[in-house]
Amino acid sequence: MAVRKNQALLTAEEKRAFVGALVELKRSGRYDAFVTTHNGFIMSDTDSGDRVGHRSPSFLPWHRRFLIQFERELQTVNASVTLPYWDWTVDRSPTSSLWAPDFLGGTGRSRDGRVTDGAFAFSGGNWPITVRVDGRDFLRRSLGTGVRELPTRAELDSVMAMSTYDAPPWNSASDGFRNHMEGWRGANLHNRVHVWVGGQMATGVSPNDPVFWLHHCFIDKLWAEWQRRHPGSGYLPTGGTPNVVDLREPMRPWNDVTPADMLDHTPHYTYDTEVQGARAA
Ligand code: CU1
Ligand code: CU1
Repeated sequence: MAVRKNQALLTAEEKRAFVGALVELKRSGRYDAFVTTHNGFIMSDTDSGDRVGHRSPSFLPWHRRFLIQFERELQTVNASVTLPYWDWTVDRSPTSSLWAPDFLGGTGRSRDGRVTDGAFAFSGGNWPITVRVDGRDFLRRSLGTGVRELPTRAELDSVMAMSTYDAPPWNSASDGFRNHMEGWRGANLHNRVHVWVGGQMATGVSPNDPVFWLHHCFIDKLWAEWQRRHPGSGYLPTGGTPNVVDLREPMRPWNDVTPADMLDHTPHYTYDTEVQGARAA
């Protein structure tokens, strides 16, 4: 069973394997297909029309499925690789080991935001930005510039305590766990992390930055923790709701996946903090 680990606890060899698999997917063209898909949903998801990936209840199951598919692609390159997660309530500095040259590389230079160290630096030739929203073909970051501070543990805890999954109008104005986690309301959790990283991460082509996967892996882990803490609080809405994906409706772009299919992550992977066999005990 694949176990997803905290990125801060990866060995040097695990970091090398993860980075190597990313670079190989990029070389093959399979990586950029994920960037294209993500940007397509960012462009089409609106508060008043059809919404699947963002500003809607299916934000969490949609990204869970997206990550599973990406993780499977990584595993075709190296079967030992799993997605690591970035707990930004703990590793909250531009000098965290996450941003070291042996892992994701650091912030961009001040002139143009270009990342200049690590495997994803433009000069290395491994990471041209081909799916882009402007003419710049290099990975950009400006850690801690667009917003100074990452969300805190206390801010996260207050959202984890919310017992209702989602609520009308099922968009970025909703009350409830999903919208507070996504960040349109309250302290701004998920969205703020995208802005804190800056560069492509602050746009629809955010998966161009490999940290996208580590950020969303943590969001996914938090959803799993929330589910365990609120066992009586299921996915909403359960049916008959225009423009959003109800519990048993298929989620684009997958014709055969519903939110209900994504509620249990454990057939696909577990997290390092989850006790193995706890369900059977
Ligand atoms: Cu997204
Ligand atoms: Cu995101």
